[in-house]
Order: sequence, then C-alpha cells, then structure tokens
Amino acid sequence: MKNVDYSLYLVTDRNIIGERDILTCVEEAIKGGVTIVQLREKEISSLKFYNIAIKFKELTNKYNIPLIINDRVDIALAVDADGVHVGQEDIPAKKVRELIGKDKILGVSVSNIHEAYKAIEDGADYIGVGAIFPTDTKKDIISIGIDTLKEINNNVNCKIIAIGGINENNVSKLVGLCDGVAVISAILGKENIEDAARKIKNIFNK
Ligand code: TZP
Ligand code: MG
Repeated sequence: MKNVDYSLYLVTDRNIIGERDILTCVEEAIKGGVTIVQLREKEISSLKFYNIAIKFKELTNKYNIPLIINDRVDIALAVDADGVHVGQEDIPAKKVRELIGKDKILGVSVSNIHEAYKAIEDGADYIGVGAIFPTDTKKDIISIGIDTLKEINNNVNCKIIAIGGINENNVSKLVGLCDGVAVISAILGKENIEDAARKIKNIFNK
C-alpha cells in the first residue's frame, strides 16, 4: 500500500457539506478523481466515528484508494484503515508509527522545516504542509506561504502534500512543489463536487 497516489487528497469536514450525506459527497469527489481520502471528524462520539469509518473503508475499497484516519490510531486500527494522520498537538508521530507498524501510512502536519525534519525522523510517509494559503476552514491556523513550501520541498526527501486554501484558481502555483494537494472546501463546499475535484486535478496534473 506504500505506492500511493497523493495527487488529489480529500480531507472531510461535515460543516462544509450542509445537509448533504457525507458518503455521497465523498463518492462524488472520488468519481471526480480524488486519489486518497482522510476522514476527519471533530465533534462526534467515538462510536459514531467508528461506524462512519467502517462505511468509508467500504467506499474507498470499492474505488481501490487509501483511507487515512485523522488523529485516531484506535479507529484506524479498528477498521483496518490504510493510515493515520496526526498534527503537532496529537499523539507523537513516533508513537503512532510504533502502534500502526511499518506497513500503514503515517502522515504528519507541519508548518516549517524543523517540524518537517522531525516528522520524517519519526517515520512519516508524507507530510502535510500548511496552511499554504489563508483558509476559513481551520480556525487558528496561519498561512505560511509558498516560500516555506519551496524550502521544505528543496530540503526533504519525503512525500509532500500542500494543504490550506487550495482551489482551482491557485492550485497551478503548487505544480512542481509538492506530490499532492489536500483540499476541503474547494471540493466539498461546491454544489458539483465531482466537477470541482476534476478541475483541480486536471490543473495540478498538467
Ligand atoms: N490543515 C491545515 S489547513 C486545513 C487543515 C485541515 C484546512 C484546509 O481546508 P481548505 O478548505 O481546503 O482550506
Ligand atoms: Mg490532528
């Protein structure tokens, strides 16, 4: 599972889809070309998280793409997800690697070169670098800009996913600077999710 296509990385957020069903939205995004999905749940019980993770695993299996669980190693293991994503305030990446073993994917959020080096030392398969552009989706996060992404890209040997404020108008700026782009609102916030995903992917893959 380590030969992963990170090019269009969808992160979920229930707050952005309105009344729509999350699984249907994610399936539309996959049809539009999403290559990997991260289930990110912030305000639900562990039981609900587990139950939705099982459904996500069925969906991603159907399309043969990896499922990453945000923050929760226990849920990732319980549903046999393909990996776990942690931030700087979560269980330390090194501990996560110990718990999930060498075969599952470990992703770590970083916002500077020092965090990037540390994440790689701790066993990350990829780093999520951001927020690149300003975003309203995640509160209390500062945008680091493209120069930091360039610095990280020039200095580390690890898969790099850019995240934060990425949309069809700015994604072309990231071509050549990362292995993939992670998106929430510019896909899941759109009425036509499939089209939105396809547009971003086509520009990034050009
Ligand atoms: N981590 C850094 S920025 C961000 C996360 C989860 C939010 C990305 O959302 P959007 O809507 O693609 O800016
Ligand atoms: Mg986290």
